[in-house]
Amino acid sequence: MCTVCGCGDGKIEGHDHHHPHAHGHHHHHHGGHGDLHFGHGAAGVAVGNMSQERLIEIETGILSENDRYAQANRQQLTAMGVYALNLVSSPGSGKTTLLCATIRAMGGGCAVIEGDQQTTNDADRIRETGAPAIQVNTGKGCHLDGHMVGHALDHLHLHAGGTLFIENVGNLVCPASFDLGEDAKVAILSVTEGEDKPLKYPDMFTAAKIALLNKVDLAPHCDVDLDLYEANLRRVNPTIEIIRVSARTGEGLDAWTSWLRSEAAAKTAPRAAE
Ligand SMILES: Nc1nc2c(ncn2[C@@H]2O[C@H](COP(=O)(O)OP(=O)(O)O)[C@@H](O)[C@H]2O)c(=O)[nH]1
Ligand SMILES: [Mg+2]
Repeated sequence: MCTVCGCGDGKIEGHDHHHPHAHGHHHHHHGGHGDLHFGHGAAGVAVGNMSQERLIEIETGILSENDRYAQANRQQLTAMGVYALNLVSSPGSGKTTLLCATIRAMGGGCAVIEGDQQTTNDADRIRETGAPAIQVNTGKGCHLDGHMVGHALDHLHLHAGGTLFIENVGNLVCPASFDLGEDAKVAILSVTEGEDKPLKYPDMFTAAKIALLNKVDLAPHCDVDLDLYEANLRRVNPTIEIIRVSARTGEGLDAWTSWLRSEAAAKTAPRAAE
């Protein structure tokens, strides 16, 4: 994960993964057809000539620091009775469009934290719905982290008992590892991306509680097998909830907002559900 791209703290020494052969190591296994695999070993990654133990140490350090911020966010949100979702996907799957449609369908009580490397485009789009939004620009960073979200919360007007949406930076890899203090991750996958994406990027879909299969209005124009998308999602995450939606036509939005409302109710009144 982030020990490879170095996005965690920018302090990774010996960062040399572009030259695997320079260090000819046991953790670079060749497949039967000369395919290369760099994900073997306990850390699940290879970075230059660093040991698997050192990689795990770095990753653990980054994530435990993040977790402290995430826990503080979670406590603050829980104290306010705010239900929080972390929206993750590749760029362009329709997160912002879907959020605008969701906010309009929910009719109030929503707030948004927008993560992108640059621009305030998405926060501007959200504000057009009337909901408050804070844009977080990560610069070269490829994910939001708990610390950034904590700062954004200081600037955001949240309604007690409302819903917070955090739109993460478009990236199917690094955001999977970083807890922001949310109640659940929502993976958005659009029908133009290819049915195999859950298999290629399993961590993201394993981390998600629900997947929204977006842009189903385009399905007739693409060679797409919606059942195969669902089968592949369930192969990596057998308990994942899946809803087919179109942010354009509104298809599936009722099912999605019903899920949202019942999850939020279960958080704020957990005893009632027992
Ligand atoms: N046809 C269709 N286009 C969509 C849908 N949802 C989003 N889009 C389009 O996909 C593009 C990217 O959407 P955006 O919301 O910016 O994606 P994000 O990068 O995930 O936030 C835009 O051109 C949207 O109009 C949908 O359900 N159907
Ligand atoms: Mg967006």
